[in-house]
Amino acid sequence: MKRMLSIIAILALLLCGCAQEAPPEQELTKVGFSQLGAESDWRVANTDSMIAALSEENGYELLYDNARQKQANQLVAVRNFIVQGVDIIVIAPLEETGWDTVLQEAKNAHIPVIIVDREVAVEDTGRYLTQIGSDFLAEGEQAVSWLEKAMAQHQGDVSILHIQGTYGATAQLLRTKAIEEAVQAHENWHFAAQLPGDFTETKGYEVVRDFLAENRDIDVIYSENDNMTFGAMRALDEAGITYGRGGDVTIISFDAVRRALQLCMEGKIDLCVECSPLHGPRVDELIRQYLAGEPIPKQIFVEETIFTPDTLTPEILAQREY
Ligand code: GZL
Ligand code: ZN
Repeated sequence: MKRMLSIIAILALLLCGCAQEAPPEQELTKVGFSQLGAESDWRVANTDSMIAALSEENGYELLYDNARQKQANQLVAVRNFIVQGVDIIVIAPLEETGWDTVLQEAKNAHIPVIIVDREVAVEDTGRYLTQIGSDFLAEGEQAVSWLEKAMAQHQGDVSILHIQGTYGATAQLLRTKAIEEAVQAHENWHFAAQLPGDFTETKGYEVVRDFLAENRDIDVIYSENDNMTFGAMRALDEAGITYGRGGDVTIISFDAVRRALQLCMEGKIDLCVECSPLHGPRVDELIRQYLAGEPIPKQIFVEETIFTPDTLTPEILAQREY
């Protein structure tokens, strides 16, 4: 009897057309992501994280553009996204300046913009929704306080070879600010040189190789990313200069990518400062919050730590995602 009643109920619904149509294919959120390049292990891990999170199964249609280290290419990409009417624009900016006009154009088109990783320096922060990335000044300050302890017993001057990342990038500006303030504050600390390494292994190698051809008197290398550190280590090897635990030169490196952590565990890098590239899930969550009308803070910093040969184990290395 019951079966008969339910068949009648379904027939009645169908006849009056009340039965719901299958909901339309869930609308995909169209996201335009302008990535600055592929200059480092960190950047590759960042791109992988973003593309994995902004996937179709997660409800996105992703338009991805690699600007190959040129801001001009980023501006073209963002304008393309606007013309194509994306729902959200995500930008990993090469450098802080030069964004005012294109962000105003996105605002005029009512397309929210999320800034990821580095920051933009614009007169009106209302031109973007939020910025999520690392507290680069805190990273630098962690490195400095570790160096103060490491150099407490050092006799005489502390000669620091400073390898800088892409000029004008927030990571470069603030990691540099931390060490420059520290050199100011310690009368026996000085820079042997400040070299432009552009966050790449090749450039890191070339500038350190050329420096060492003229001057070998360094106690510390403060390198603003791991790939420049790998290049510097090659130059030190060629010059026959020892480094790391028990070596002549103490090495501090930023990012803590897997290759660097392995070298740190082996005692070849003295300090790895973590800089998380895994922003994909964080940006996915921010987009969901935005679409749900939830309030979003203007700036979000991610938690990060430091590693030394004493704190690293094969188990920790095995768990690392990048
Ligand atoms: C930091 C990021 C930097 C990394 C480099 O968040 O902007 O750019 O430290 C990368 O490895 O090239
Ligand atoms: Zn010295």
